Amino acid sequence: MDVVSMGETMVLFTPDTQGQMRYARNFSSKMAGAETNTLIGLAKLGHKTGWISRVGKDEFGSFVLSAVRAEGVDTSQVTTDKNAPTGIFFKEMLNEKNVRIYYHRKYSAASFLDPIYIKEEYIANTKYLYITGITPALSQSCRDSIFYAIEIAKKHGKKVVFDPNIRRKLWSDEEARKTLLAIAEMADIVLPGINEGEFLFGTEDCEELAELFHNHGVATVIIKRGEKGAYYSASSEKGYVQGFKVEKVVDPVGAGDGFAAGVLSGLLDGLTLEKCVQRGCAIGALVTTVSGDIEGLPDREILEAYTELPGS
Ligand code: CKP
Ligand code: MG
Repeated sequence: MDVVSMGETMVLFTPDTQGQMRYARNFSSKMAGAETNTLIGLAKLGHKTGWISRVGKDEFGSFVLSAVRAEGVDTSQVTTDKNAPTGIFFKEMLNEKNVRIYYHRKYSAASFLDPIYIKEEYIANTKYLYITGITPALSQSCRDSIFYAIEIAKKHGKKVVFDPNIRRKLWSDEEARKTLLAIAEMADIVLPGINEGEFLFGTEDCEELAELFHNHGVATVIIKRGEKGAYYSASSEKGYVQGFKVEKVVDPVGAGDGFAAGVLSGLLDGLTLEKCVQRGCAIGALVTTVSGDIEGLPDREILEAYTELPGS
């Protein structure tokens, strides 16, 4: 495997009309979850990816499993739970800039993920372990699973890439801050959004934030600045990458996961850090042009055509 990740994927319901969801009558169902969004982005670019998770032994679980598998992600490490349901969530689009998320995922099958379901050799045989801050927020056993997986990756000299992905609906600020910092300290590469950096360290200054992460032992820090692009900092190189111009944002959710796919793909292709970050910015931008969290993730052909656009 090139990249292995672990986390919850749910059925996503989006009203077919914008505005307050109480007036919505028709919904489209799709599949989404930060970790599989990134794994699917990588698979679409030709990388080998695997997903560790649990789904309910129900129709939604079958849908999620077959949809993730159809995108080329290995699902051999996904177990089914006959006592807990597959999580679902709703995405209310008041307008393109104002999106509200409603989770129905408490006590879902994925929240019962536990270290007993994690096979050491699966992580020992991957190049990168990709973690987000959503999984440790789901339950204590999910938190234990994350630390266990990181421990295995470290033991086998594998790189750990971490997106803090703060979800304040899932846990208290205090717990989130403590746990996310503890994970960051064990990661080789951290990919926070500027707001997440601010949440963890109380500053929005990219260079200052990068230094603070370095002081916590993180070798490579890449800070996402939304449409403005990103700032990267490692011992050998640092700098700003400009964002790609998006004419019309259709749906901003999933951009961060696309960004992670771009960075990881660049690393796997042996690009310089600057080029990796550029690929991240390009994919993040492309994701926002399409409705849904995975539907805008490009294959190589689309990515190349997009990055060759004048002004991009
Ligand atoms: O930070 P992003 O907008 O890239 O993440 C979006 C995903 O996993 C979305 O697919 C949703 O399922 C989630 O984050 C979540 O649990 O919030
Ligand atoms: Mg994010």
